[in-house]
This record gives sequence, C-alpha cells and structure tokens, in this order.
Amino acid sequence: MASSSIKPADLESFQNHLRYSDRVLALCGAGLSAASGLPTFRGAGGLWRSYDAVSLATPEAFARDPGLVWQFYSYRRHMALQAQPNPAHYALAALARRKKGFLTLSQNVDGLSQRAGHPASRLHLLHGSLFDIKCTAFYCNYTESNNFTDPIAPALAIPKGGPSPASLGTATSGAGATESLQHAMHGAGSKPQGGKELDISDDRVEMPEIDAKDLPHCPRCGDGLLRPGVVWFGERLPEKIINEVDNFIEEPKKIDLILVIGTSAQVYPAAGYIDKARAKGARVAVVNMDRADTGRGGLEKGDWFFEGDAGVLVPELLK
Ligand code: BV8
Repeated sequence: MASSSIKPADLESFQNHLRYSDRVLALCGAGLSAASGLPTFRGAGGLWRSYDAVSLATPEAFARDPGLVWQFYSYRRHMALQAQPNPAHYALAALARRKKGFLTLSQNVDGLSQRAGHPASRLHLLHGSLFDIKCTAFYCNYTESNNFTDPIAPALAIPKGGPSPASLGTATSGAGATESLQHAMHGAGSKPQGGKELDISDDRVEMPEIDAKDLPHCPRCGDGLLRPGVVWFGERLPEKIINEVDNFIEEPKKIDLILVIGTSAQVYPAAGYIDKARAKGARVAVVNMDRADTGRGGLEKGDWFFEGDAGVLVPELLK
C-alpha cells in the first residue's frame, strides 16, 4: 500500500487525541468502499446507465418500474458480492473491537464492514443493506437477510456477452475495469458476443424488460413483491437504529471525536450527526479524496482534514 500523505505532526496530534478518547463516532460513506472498487454516488459512480442513482433510490421509482429498480439493486448486490473489504474496513472493525465507546454509523449498504468483521453491536447501518429483502404487502412483515443468492431471481441474471475487462488491457477489478469496459464498449461499439457478463451499467447494453411476475415475490404471503431492504429517499431511517444512535449521543458524557470518512455529507439525517457530535464537544477528523468535501458545515479550529484514499489513510490513522 503506498505510504500516505499525512503530515507527521497531524498524525501524531490525531493519534494522541484518539488514544485518550473514550467516546468516538465514525460516519462513513461511499468513499470508504471506493478502494474496494465500488463506485460512489457522485461523479461517474453516481450514474447507473443513464439514470441518476438517487432517482432510482425512491419508493416512487420502485412503484413505477420495479423491474428497472430491481436490476439496479441486483447489479449493486452483484458488484458488492464480487468486492472485498479494504484495509479501512478492517481498521474500523479493529477499532470497534478495542474501544468500547466507539460506534460506526455507516451510510453504505454494501455489506463490506460486516464482512471485515466489524462487531455488529457497534455498527449501525443507517440506510439498510443490499442484502436485506422485505415484502411490500402492507399486511405482511416478511424480511430476510440474503447475502448468498445472486441474482436474487433468475430474471435478474446479468446478461452475458462483450469483452472481459482483462482482454481490454485494464485493471481487472473495481471501478477501473467497469469504466474501461464501458469505454471500450462505447468506443469499440462492440456487440455482445457471449462469454463474460455484460456491464449492465452501460446504457448501450440492451436492458431486459422484466415482467413483475418474474421479480422476487414473498415466500410467506405468496403475493407481495419483495424489495431491497435499503432506506430510500423519502423513507424514515430505521427507528431502532436512530434511537440507539441518539441514546449514545445524548448520554451526559461528551463525545471526544467524530471521524467523517468518504462522505459528501449531503444526505440527512445522517449528515446531521456531525453537528450533533460537535455540539457534544467532539473534534472532527475528515478523510476525503476531495478537499472541497470537508463535511457538514466545513472545518473548525482543532479539526483535522486528511486528504487521500480512505483505504490508505484510515489504517494509518487508526494504528
Ligand atoms: C428522511 C440507500 C424523513 C439506498 C441512501 C433534512 C432533514 C431530513 C431529511 C432531509 C433533509 N433534507 C433533505 C432531506 C431528504 C433526504 C436527503 O437527505 N436528500 C438529500 C439528497 C439532500 N433524506 C431522506 O430522504 C432520508 N429520509 O429524511 O426521512 C421522513 C420523515 C417522516 C416521514 C418520512 C420520511 C433518507 C435518506 C437515505 C437515502 N438512501 N442509500 C441506496 O444506497 O440505493 S442515501 C445514499 O446516498 C447513500 O447511502 C449515501 O448516504 C448517499 C451518498 O452519499 P455518500 O456516501 O457520501 O456518497 P457520495 O458519492 O455522495 O460521496 C462520496 C464521498 O467520498 C465524496 O466526498 C468523495 O470525495 C469521497 N471519496 C471518493 N473516493 C474516496 C473518497 N474519500 C476517501 N477515499 C476515497 N477513495
């Protein structure tokens, strides 16, 4: 792993503060999983085919075209299952094991923190998980956790065809390969031939029409359409999780530090935890590739900003 760009004085002051901190929060976003090859929501990653990812992450989009939304989520499930946790996921999990006053608040739905061994009691999935599935029938409360069936229904299988990333002389894992494959298919105008899976994030790949009857349905009530167990825009965050996080924050003791890792901090109420932690005395340490993303409300005196890849910086910071 390349050595990071952290100034020794900043590293020392941060690590000293962390060492003597009792109560620490980490608010994590898509940038935490970027080093695992999963695209973020902003920039190139924010587009799935010609759709803005945010426009697909709503109950209205699902009601309007469940086949399209299921293909979006089935693709992301597939990508997440192909990805591996990166050193930052492992470093956060290790911190959670050794510091009992530490909580990770993750906006990510990719399951990588869990796969890195992060203790579940210290990991709050604010926006649910790609691997939770639930029934949409109002009278049925069926939910299942399923991180092994891929695709979740045969009709959602990723179409085959097109050149594999390796044959394009590109990196063979992660977003790089996806983008290169997309570029190659755009540029080459190649038609799918059989063989490797197509990258159905590329809007030149024929998008199969999927009949609702071929989408996953509830095994309990028999007729409810199943949906991804994520929190869509306009939906409440899980009450149990909100209460647990609020109880932690509202304890009489101060909060010593909040790490803000790989997030543009634009989605609420998740981003609001930065202000809440500050109000309880927390110093803020931002880890981000983009100097412009310094977290909700920007940096204040005593904060840290560590510029670079979370996959490289976080393990160094949490050593
Ligand atoms: C709700 C699951 C209320 C689905 C997601 C004020 C208060 C309350 C609500 C609102 C409010 N203002 C607006 C709202 C509504 C809305 C909202 O916040 N809208 C935004 C767009 C303004 N919020 C909601 O709807 C929430 N619900 O408030 O309910 C309510 C009350 C009563 C009754 C009913 C409802 C629900 C929001 C949850 C949405 N679901 N995810 C899915 O994943 O498909 S959000 C989704 O987008 C992600 O989970 C994540 O939270 C967000 C993307 O953010 P990031 O993770 O930060 O990713 P992004 O790409 O933006 O940034 C990546 C960052 O990483 C960048 O800074 C980049 O520079 C950096 N980076 C990149 N590479 C690296 C890196 N950093 C380090 N290393 C690298 N290698």
